[in-house]
Amino acid sequence: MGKKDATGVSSDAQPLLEKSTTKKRLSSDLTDHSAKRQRIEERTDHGRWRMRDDKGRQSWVYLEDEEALKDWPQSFADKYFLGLPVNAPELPKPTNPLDAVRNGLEFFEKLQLPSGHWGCEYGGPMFLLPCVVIAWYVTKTPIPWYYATEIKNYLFARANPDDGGWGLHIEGETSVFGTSLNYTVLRIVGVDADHPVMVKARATLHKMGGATHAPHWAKWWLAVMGVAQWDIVNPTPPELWLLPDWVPIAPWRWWIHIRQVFLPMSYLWSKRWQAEETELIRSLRQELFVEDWAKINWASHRNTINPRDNYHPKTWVLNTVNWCLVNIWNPVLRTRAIAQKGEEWAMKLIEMENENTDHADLATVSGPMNTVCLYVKEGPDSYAVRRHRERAHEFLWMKDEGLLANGTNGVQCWDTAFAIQAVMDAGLTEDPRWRSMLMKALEFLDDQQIRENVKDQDKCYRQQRKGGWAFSNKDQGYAVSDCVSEALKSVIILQKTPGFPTLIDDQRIFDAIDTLLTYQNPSGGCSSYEPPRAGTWMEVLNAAEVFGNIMVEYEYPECTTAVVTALSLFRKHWPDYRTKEIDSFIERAVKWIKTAQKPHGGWYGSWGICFTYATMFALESLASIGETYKNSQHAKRGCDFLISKQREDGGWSEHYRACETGEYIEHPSGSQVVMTAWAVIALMKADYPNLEHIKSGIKLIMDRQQSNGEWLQEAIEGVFNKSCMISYPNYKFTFTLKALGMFARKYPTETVV
Ligand code: LAN
Repeated sequence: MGKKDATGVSSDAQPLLEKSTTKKRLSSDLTDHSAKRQRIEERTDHGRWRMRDDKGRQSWVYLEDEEALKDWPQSFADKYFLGLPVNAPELPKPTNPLDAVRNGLEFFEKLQLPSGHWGCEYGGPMFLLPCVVIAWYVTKTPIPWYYATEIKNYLFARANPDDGGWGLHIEGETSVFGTSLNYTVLRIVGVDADHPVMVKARATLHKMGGATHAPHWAKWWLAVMGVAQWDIVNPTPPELWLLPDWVPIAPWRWWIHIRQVFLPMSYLWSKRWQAEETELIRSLRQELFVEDWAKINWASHRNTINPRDNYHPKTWVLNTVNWCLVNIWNPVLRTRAIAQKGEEWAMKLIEMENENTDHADLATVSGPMNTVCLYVKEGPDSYAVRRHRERAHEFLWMKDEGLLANGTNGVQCWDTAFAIQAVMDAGLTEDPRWRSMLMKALEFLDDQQIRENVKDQDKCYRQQRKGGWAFSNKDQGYAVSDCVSEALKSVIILQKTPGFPTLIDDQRIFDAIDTLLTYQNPSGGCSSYEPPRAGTWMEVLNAAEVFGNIMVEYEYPECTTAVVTALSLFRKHWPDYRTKEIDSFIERAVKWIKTAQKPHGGWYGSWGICFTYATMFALESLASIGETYKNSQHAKRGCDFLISKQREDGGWSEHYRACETGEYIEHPSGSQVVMTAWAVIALMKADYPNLEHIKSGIKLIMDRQQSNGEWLQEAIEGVFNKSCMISYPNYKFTFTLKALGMFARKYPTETVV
């Protein structure tokens, strides 16, 4: 590594304070930041990348030192994630579904990480890497050459082959959001403006109207950089945080993600803070816009947006509010004292988030935004900024195509819970062959259970979380109804299996139950992080344009079912704990599930694509109270819906556009193993009587299994906020295994091949 270029960002997650050299390197780099050219190479040596698993904190390390390379060999999982040959042994061809499960587990076991969890890429959204990289740039955080190089490679690999732009997510059509921000990232990591990839992307951006046509969040980042002026950004006044709690639109009532994003947004908007001007910033002002930069009437473009980015157009209510804020509130009524009070309270809430997450933050948007706020408030060398810089690595993921940003700091608890359940569904938990794998997984969930509520929970508007599990890890520490449920089910299953120890005692199980019981909405349904705190009418204030259903919590069949099944399992083993509440919770929840059924018989999925995913959960809920195909109209209609979508080859295949449009849409690339698994699981849960349909789905899953036991990646599996897709690569293992295992147990005498 050239000393001058490969600079101070510590490539690991060790506490920065322990590294005496880092501080020195950081400060010397800061001084020549704007003058120095970012070193960038064609590619890095993929044999030097390692995934560090520090008790569930994941970060990718590039070993430049030969000694270190020898000391730390590349693991099977590293190679697999990087797309390098793994040379997994060929396994005997399975003749029945249970053998296929065993083969699948042989492979999947090798992907278990040292702390006992499963991890994977969690990419898909194309606006996350820009958050991280722009935050680095404006906070003068050096970018190591190997990061810069692989970010470039990833974005080059993901540029739309036809027009050279980038979309909202990897499978989406080119948009101004994706193109303006990722173009900016490429320039920051050192790609020249006249590189053919950039020329093509720029032409496309200009055809779409240039960056004046970007949505709100892109305008905000460009204003922070000083590439755009603040007048182009619709107002995000931090004084909204000063509204009394009873006010119906008060931000504490919003969905956790939007309020955590609004927080830093409002802070920097209020300060109208901009990064120090550099040569690159001056150049981007020329590159990103169609108009002559100096003559742009910024305020007139606040609401300009390319139709491709305008998934959820702003309502007239919001436009009126914005008009009043811009023309009356800001210039006439907003005193400096009010603004300052708003800023101070916003900063206080950011600081509480720092403390509650050890600066890991909720997710990949608010994290980088908070970094910039803290840089502005506390200065470049403050502990908060340095700790944020370290933790940003946990958002990044290295793969064959290059370096990308994950949706969260990992998928640890979620995927581990499903891995355990897949073994359970196949009836293999007592098989000594899988004992050590399962034991490690149990130890991981034991370690990751959240043991306390956050400090000053009410002050920072957090939900009870004691006894819960997060989607990723306990550092992030946001309990989610279904993540708590899936982890709890897995723990109960294993701890009740002979031969497994009780690592989590009854009291800790009760803590989880107490938390789960807080999630129910009066309607009976459950949402994700918190019960809804306001009605869906709040969506009239959705300013993000690119997303739907973002302002408040909604009830989801997926989350509701997970809680129902966790409570049902718990009730079997502890029939005396809060019995009445649990019984009534389940009853009301399943009633709600029924009301959420669509006229065609399916359920709309908000976190997986789409009807196939949610219908699986809904039918599981019904089955948990004994309602199946033969005795329930709801279950029957759900099954008939799925059967009507089965393809000739026995599989299912839903396109992500279904999430956007609310209509089932076939994927042009044909059957997908993950959706096929969801559908057959659903049919089996509902005791669908015509076995041939189930068998042909199972056969498709078996036929797609490779000779080493793995399944290959197919189309994207997940979604959020209706419009943005996100990858769940481990689903091709966990749900296929679950489907095969369930089949083997339910129909032990049936043959498929
Ligand atoms: C996730 C990931 C997990 C997901 C499930 C547990 C699968 C779901 O059942 C409940 C909701 C949850 C926890 C969820 C919520 C939204 C997240 C955090 C994400 C889809 C991952 C990324 C996304 C987050 C909002 C991305 C940042 C974008 C913004 C619009 C702020």
